[in-house]
Amino acid sequence: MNKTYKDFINKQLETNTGLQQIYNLLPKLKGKKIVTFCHDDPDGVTSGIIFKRLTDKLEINNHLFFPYTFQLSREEVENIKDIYTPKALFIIDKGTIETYNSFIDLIEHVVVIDHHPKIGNQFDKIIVYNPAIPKYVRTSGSFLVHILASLFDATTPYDDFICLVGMKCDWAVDPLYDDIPEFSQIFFNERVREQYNWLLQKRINLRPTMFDIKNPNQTCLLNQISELFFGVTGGGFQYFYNSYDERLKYIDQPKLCFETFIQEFPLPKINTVDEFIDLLNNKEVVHIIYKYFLNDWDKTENLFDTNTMLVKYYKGIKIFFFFGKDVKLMPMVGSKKLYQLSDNSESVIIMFNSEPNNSIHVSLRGNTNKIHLGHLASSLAEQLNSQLNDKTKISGGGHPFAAECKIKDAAADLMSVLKYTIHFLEQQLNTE
Ligand SMILES: [Mn+2]
Repeated sequence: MNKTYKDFINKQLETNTGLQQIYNLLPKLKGKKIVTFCHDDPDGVTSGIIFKRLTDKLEINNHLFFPYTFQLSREEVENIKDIYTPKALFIIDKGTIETYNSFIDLIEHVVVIDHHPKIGNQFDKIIVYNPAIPKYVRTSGSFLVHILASLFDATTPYDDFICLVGMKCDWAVDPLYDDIPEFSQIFFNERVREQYNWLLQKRINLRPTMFDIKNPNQTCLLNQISELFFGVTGGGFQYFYNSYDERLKYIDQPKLCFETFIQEFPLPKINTVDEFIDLLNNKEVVHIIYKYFLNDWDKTENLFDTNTMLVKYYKGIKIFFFFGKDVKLMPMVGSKKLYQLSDNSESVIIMFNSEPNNSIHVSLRGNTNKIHLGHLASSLAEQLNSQLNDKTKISGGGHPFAAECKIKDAAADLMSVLKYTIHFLEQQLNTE
């Protein structure tokens, strides 16, 4: 039984070979150059912040990047290799993907820190710390980096806060409903519950955030601040506001978020997200972005009220379709709307967004285990890909209740996308 967070991290170290290897490697990198790629979503950025603060303390020369694609490509590694000639490459919150194994012929040490289910099986040449292998664990990248930093006794209450925001943004905890998975329970009890009590308290007089789906009448400051991180980073969906405002023209949002929060600052008990923004060194630009985020959110909510239709009601399952063009924040607003529309019955919403360059984004959300949306999205992508030579334009997959399919550059038209979506949907409905 782990009694303290220190016991917990030591147990992780004892039982996880990947973590041991990283723990042994880091001190050897003192005075050397390394490069780190993080996911560009709030969890990836908070992971990057905690990791950079750790490597600074260990006197490692760490260059971080937040590219706009999830999977790291060989080309990206080749580019940074020429510029930085790093001793080690760290890939954080960007999947545990077999192709990373081959990066070892470019850089001496390749390290993956991640919590997604693995893709592929060959990881023998690289170091992998992923507690979701072999069995799924609900956690966040930020927490894994926090565990690593804590092994070096290098975390402060500020790192605890940053870690908590990453967890919240990745839906790894929901303190308002006392939903804390076992893996993070000791951390939460020791480092969060009392210290950040003011972030967790129920509030009824604030705007409901994207995290306040079950009950829009209650929220907490953690949800408010986490939503701000989502808005500032672009949420990993590249919701960027460069074209909205001259002042934002050259802003790289994930990088802006990293730069805003890398330096520790005092966190007094505040009452609103605006008071929180006032504490930041980049408060003007953060405020502008947040304002555009809120504005887009309201616009999209209104669109869902007019553009969502019930297309089938079958064996007690409601199927909704939503159609939009250049709609921002569609998956998040859709999750919220599904909760309202379902009215406690089993439901699925499939959202179709027509995007620039004749790209199509299909986003699927549901609350029934009778339709596996991850399978639907991957079947859809596979079917559409089967007619193409270039298989990089269409990708799809996800979890039972949430999935995405992206069709880039007119690789398929909306008619085919609709046809096969309906085909695979009916297949699942009928075999149930
Ligand atoms: Mn993550």
